[in-house]
Amino acid sequence: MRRYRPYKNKIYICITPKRGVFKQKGPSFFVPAKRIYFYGDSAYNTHMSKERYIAHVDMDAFFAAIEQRDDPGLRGKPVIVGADPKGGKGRGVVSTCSYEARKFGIHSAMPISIAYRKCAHGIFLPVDAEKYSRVSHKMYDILYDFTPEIEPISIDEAFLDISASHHLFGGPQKLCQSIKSRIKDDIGLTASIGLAPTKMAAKIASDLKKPDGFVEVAEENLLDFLRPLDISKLWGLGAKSERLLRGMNINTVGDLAKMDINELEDLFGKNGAHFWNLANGIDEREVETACGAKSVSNEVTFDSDTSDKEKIEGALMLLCEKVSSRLRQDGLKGKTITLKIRLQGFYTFTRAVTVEVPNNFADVLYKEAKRLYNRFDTKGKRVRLVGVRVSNLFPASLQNSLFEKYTDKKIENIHKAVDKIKEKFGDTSIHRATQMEI
Ligand code: TTP
Ligand code: MG
Ligand code: MG
Repeated sequence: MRRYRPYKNKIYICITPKRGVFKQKGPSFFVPAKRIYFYGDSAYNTHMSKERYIAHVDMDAFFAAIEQRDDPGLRGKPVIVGADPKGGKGRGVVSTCSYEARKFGIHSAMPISIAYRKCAHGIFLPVDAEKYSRVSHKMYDILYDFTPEIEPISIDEAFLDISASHHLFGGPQKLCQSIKSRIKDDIGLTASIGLAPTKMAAKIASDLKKPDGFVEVAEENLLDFLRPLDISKLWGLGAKSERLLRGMNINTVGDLAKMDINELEDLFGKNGAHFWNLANGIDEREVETACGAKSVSNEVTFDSDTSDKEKIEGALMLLCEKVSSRLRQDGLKGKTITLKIRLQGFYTFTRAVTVEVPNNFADVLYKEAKRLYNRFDTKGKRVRLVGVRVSNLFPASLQNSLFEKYTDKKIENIHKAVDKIKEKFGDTSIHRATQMEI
């Protein structure tokens, strides 16, 4: 029995991290965009710990699982959700299929005609986008009960930074298990979760034991976890780069990690260092919440490693200007200023200070960044890169009369004026006297 029924003939665009943009019949999926949370002295921040726990949650065979949930007759059967197969002549693609259908070699984005050839007795269903969207909302609702720090990735998956909130749920592992139970009990579906210190590792881990999986990668096992993985698992590595590396007999992440970073930079430019970092477990990317970034940062690599104090301080000033300007554009102020410093040989350090009053003034940022730099002992090594990050963010509109002095208002106006000029005439139009070309 064919259960496909033609759906409204509209094409919408949906974005997934795996395959980029794909066309979808029916209404576009809605991922909750905004929940307002204030960072700062919340329950979460008072429990701040140094370790990072990132969870990647991804529902199993999402569209197909929902159909199986709603029609018990479909359970245990090969269910294919997607375009109308039209007896093998259909022209669309498979959206997804149940794990039973995957045994026949069917997968997302496969032409529906091929799927039909592989499993003509399968149950082909149209995409009921509105229904899936409703379930997605419920999933996000559950996730937000565990942390506000959520980066929605697609209709069925998200990154969660649970570093601060896991204490409230008996630890990171328990928190993940509770998410799985809530999803099962409240929505009647299964999700797979990867828990790791970095986003990349969490994403890979969530995929390893699907369906209904939970894989944890502890900090101390991160490199062992990454080493045997195929290089295709590395985020952002395109097919061309992959071919190039395979030609050099670099097939696993471990092979890549052992390469000389300079050689990688020669091959891939800036991306070379990025790939090397990822392969070595260094992935500083943060979970970017729907209500905005958790931090604003900027960094610069010098043309050649340097010990020139004036040049480094000049670079810091320029970076603080940029960070300050971006904070004001986004309507944010921050309390924590972090200096990142990378020495020759790629040794990377961070030093942070938390000030009492949140602010976004370049002068204040620079004063703190410079102080951190002057206190830092490079042990005679030259500096390769410096960066400035402001985190612990508050909405700039949050006025605190205890802190806000008349002079602050005046400085803010001056900064706004400078931003306006830069907007009009470009970044290089206004420089402080101490700023230098870098
Ligand atoms: P995925 O999470 O990639 O896949 P899935 O949930 O179906 O299966 P898995 O257990 O492997 O995670 O995508 C989520 C939903 O997005 C999927 O159910 C259908 C839709 N989708 C498409 O419509 N087209 C696509 O090409 C992909 C990859 C997904
Ligand atoms: Mg999924
Ligand atoms: Mg997904």
